[in-house]
Amino acid sequence: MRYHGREVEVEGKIRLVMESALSARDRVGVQDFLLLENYTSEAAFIENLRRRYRENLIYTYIGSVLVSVNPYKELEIYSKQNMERYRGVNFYEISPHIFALADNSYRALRTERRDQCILISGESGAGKTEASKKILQYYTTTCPTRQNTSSIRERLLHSNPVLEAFGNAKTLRNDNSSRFGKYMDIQFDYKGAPIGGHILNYLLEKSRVVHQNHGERNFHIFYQLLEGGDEQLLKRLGLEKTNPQHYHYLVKGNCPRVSTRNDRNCWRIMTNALSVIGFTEEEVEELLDIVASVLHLGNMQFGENEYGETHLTTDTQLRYLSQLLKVEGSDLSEALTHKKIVAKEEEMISPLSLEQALSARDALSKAIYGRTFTWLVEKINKSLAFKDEPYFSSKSSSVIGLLDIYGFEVFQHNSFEQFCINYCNEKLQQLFIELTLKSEQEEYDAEGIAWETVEYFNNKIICDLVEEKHKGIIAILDEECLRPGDASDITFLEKLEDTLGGHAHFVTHKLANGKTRKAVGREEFRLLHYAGEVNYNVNGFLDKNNDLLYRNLKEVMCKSGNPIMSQCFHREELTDQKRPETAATQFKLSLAKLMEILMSKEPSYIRCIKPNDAKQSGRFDEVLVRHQVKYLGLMENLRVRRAGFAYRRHYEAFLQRYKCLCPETWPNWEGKLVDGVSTLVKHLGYKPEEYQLGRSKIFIRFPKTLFFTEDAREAQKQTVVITLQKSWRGYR
Ligand code: AOV
Ligand code: MG
Repeated sequence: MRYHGREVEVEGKIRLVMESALSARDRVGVQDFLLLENYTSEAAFIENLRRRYRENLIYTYIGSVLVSVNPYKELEIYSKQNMERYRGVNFYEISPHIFALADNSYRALRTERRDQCILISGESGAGKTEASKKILQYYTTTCPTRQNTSSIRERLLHSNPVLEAFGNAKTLRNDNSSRFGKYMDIQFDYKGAPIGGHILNYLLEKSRVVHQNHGERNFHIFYQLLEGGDEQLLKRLGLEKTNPQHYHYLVKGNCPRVSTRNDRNCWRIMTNALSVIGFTEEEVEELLDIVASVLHLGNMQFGENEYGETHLTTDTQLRYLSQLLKVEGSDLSEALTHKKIVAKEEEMISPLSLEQALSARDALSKAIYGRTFTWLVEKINKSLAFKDEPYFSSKSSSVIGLLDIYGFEVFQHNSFEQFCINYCNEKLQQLFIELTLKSEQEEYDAEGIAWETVEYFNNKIICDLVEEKHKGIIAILDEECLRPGDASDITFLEKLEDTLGGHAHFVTHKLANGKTRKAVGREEFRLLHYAGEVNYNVNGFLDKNNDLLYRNLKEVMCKSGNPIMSQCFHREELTDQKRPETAATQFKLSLAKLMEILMSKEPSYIRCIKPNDAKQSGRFDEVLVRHQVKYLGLMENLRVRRAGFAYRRHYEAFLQRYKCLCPETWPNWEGKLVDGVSTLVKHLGYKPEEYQLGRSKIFIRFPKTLFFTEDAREAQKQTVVITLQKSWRGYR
């Protein structure tokens, strides 16, 4: 075998260096897209991602944005030693990593005392939740500990398996798909030790409790309980071990088991986590009683008599339900088959039809599960709260927020839930645009730097289409929900057509007009999202948005002797005359608040990419990746960074790092910082077109300039070492 090599001088000797080593860069691509020679070429961008992916290098930067491609296999890059390697280093000094980004935010928090947030986006299955877990692990492992707070690390980490058990499920896109949005603040004290945390949760996909599409599952917790619970426990709960098929609510998707998930193991981890977080044995019991109740509710059967009146046909479930929820069996049975209306202080009771009874039952299951989930988050928050000072009141602490929401998703059949999830992704994309593409231009303005504008697609038009007052989709939906009389999902669709007919991003089968290639069904509307086209079927939109529970079912639940249930259902609800906000409006308001929270912090971004639809490692589906690169706006992101200045550093930080390269600035520069930086870069031979000096920062146009400077610093360090070694030898 003939080796291709090149002769180079190393330490005074001629050595043959393998071609393979020389072409390492060709093999693994560049670690920052800013270094791409042909940076406007999408093909070059994708080729770079592909090369790196092939070498298991899943992380690449665009300046300070981290792009991550899901490896779909465990990589040996998250060890404790690796965490240590990334502490206190700059991005370009070491290969890209999520730990580098985490560390960077942490250092900014420490040095600038400014609250940080890390925004993770990407479509369903792209790796957002895994990324957020890695970041949390990084902080809980590497940050200093404060006395008496070591258990807070444990509690922070253990909140994940609990929330995942109750809030994640297998979907067609992801075997562990988050079905709720999560924003978590990690609170640090003035010495940088994690001392507390707080979680905000967003719209859980409750409908999954009673229905799953083909090939999908209900929330993990049900399968974990059946698979992992011991016999005694299951007996008490009246459940059959390891037999999901037995439960109506678990078989809708015809997919009780998933090869990538070990329900029994997860059960063990989850129950241990409950105790770490501080659940008492009684609380765990009460919680599992509720989980089992939902399964029993699902198995309730109803019959109809000759007058069309509905009654329960099975006693077993009712018996268990009254035991587990500690409610009067006859009350519950009555409430599931009758409706109570209070008008002018008079109560009217009327029987439900079979269909109505089934839907009342499902509404109850969803309410019980949804409220229990909210209760869980509150309970975890109590456990994470920093005990010495109430949350948010402490002046001396600062926070890093982690946002992990449900990613953009498109199925064969998309409903209200996908509409909300995808709207949420539009909002996040909007924030990204506001804060990177837009703010980049604003920073140049603020610093007095001249630059050329880059065009990009602003998805604000789609956010407005959904959320605008009076004429947005949510407003129209609410209007139909409030309108008495003949309002239905179809009248909602017609109203949409009337109001939004001319909108460039809205289509129905009547309005198709060549705006789109694929067919739209008669009960569907299509939105042209930033990330792609989605058809939404309007069936169920009104009910899901109303999210109503019959009054007599609420009454029964308010009397529940299960302490968790009595905290979830309040008597005030029964007397409150005001109609609660609809589900979509609540979601819209909570997202608006979230945007405010995020805007008040310094953001970092992780853009996750899904390499294939088969959830397989080693497969890089170019078409799929190109689509994501496009809609995530990564090319624009890169162009904006390149058209302007690749790197910017505060004068002080720049001088501190490179002052050793110039005799005039070493060891200390006494004058104005800007003059020191100016002296330094002139000494280094920077050409005028390579940089600009702003009001507080130096802007460097080309990455290679910074790399050259970094190399010079490295060489300087080497020289110092060699000189020291020589003098040491001389001494001997
Ligand atoms: P998501 O959060 O972005 O989807 P996840 O973070 O749950 O996606 O990732 C999906 C799956 O991909 C995980 O269960 C892992 O098997 C695998 N995976 C992702 N990142 C990594 C990694 N860094 N190393 C190894 N495997 C990984 V959704 O929640 O559906 O939007 O709603
Ligand atoms: Mg997720």
